[in-house]
Amino acid sequence: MNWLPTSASTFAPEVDFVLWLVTIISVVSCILIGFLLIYFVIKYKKKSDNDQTPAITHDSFLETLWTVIPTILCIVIFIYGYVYYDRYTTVPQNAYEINVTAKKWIWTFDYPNGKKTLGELYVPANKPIRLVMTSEDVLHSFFVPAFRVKQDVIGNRYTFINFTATKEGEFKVYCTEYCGSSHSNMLAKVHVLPELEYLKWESGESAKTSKIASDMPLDQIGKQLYSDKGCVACHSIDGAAGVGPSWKGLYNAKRIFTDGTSAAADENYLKESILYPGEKMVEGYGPVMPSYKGLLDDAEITALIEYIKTLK
Ligand code: HEC
Ligand SMILES: [Cu+2]
Repeated sequence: MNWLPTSASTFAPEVDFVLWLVTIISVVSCILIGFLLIYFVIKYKKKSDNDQTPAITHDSFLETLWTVIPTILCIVIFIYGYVYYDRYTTVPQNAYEINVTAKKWIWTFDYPNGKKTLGELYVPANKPIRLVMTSEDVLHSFFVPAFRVKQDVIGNRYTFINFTATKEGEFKVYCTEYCGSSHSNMLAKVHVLPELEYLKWESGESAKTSKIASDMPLDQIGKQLYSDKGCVACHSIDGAAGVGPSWKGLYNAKRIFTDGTSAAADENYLKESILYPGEKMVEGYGPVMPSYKGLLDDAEITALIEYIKTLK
């Protein structure tokens, strides 16, 4: 039965076990108590007017039983919870550290060798990973259902997650702390790669993980980047107003800036807007777009511009 998300970390089977344990204990007790309740109501129903309730004051055996059994069950649940929580929060010695920065409404990841990614976290399989997380603005929360890990991400201090991914593939990341109007778009992906492939990716050799290397047309790649890189959080493509201007009909449109100047949104303007959003502020909008300098390479920016051009 697929009631739970894919299980893709060493924690997943443990968390699932405790979840099932608590669920089964609860369901069994609920059925047992419900059944006894109905049974006793029927059995001890007053049958006639001179039907007398016997004057029972207590029953030591039953009272001991219904105190001891639930106590044992609670202790069992506590022990499992404690042991697993301890494992969950103890960082293995050789953990591989990645820095995570949350910001309305994007996730950025910094790797030990200086590499940086946006909206996509790459990790090697079967290696303990430690995420060192912080927020540049409000509270966020980093949640990977497939790994069964979730932790608040807070400004001005660091919080941590550690996990060992056991399955290769692509898993979803959600922000699970309401953080403003585009909270529900604050998504990312974790890519779990075999260790060798990860090392190649980290040293920049691997073409497999780069979307640009695929033989998709540029505007299709741009469309993919639009959601993968988090532009979707602030820019609509259907003309609807958002935190940022809609991209619909943007290409070659006349833009009016807060300083009273204006310009046509040609390729160079679009590129400049992505790299230096603060330079020319579109009238009616706030300075909230992050700079994508160093986060998107030239090929990715070109793909995004090609995509914007298709949104007439
Ligand atoms: C946090 C919200 C936010 C995110 C995320 C964001 N933008 Fe923006 N963007 C804005 C705002 C607000 C403006 C208008 C103010 C300005 O010019 O900086 C803007 C302006 C722009 C413009 C100029 C638009 C115009 O109407 O002239 C372009 C192009 C652009 N963004 C591209 C992108 C791309 C590409 C991404 C994703 C890689 C992205 N933005 C992500 C908020 C955002
Ligand atoms: Cu958030």
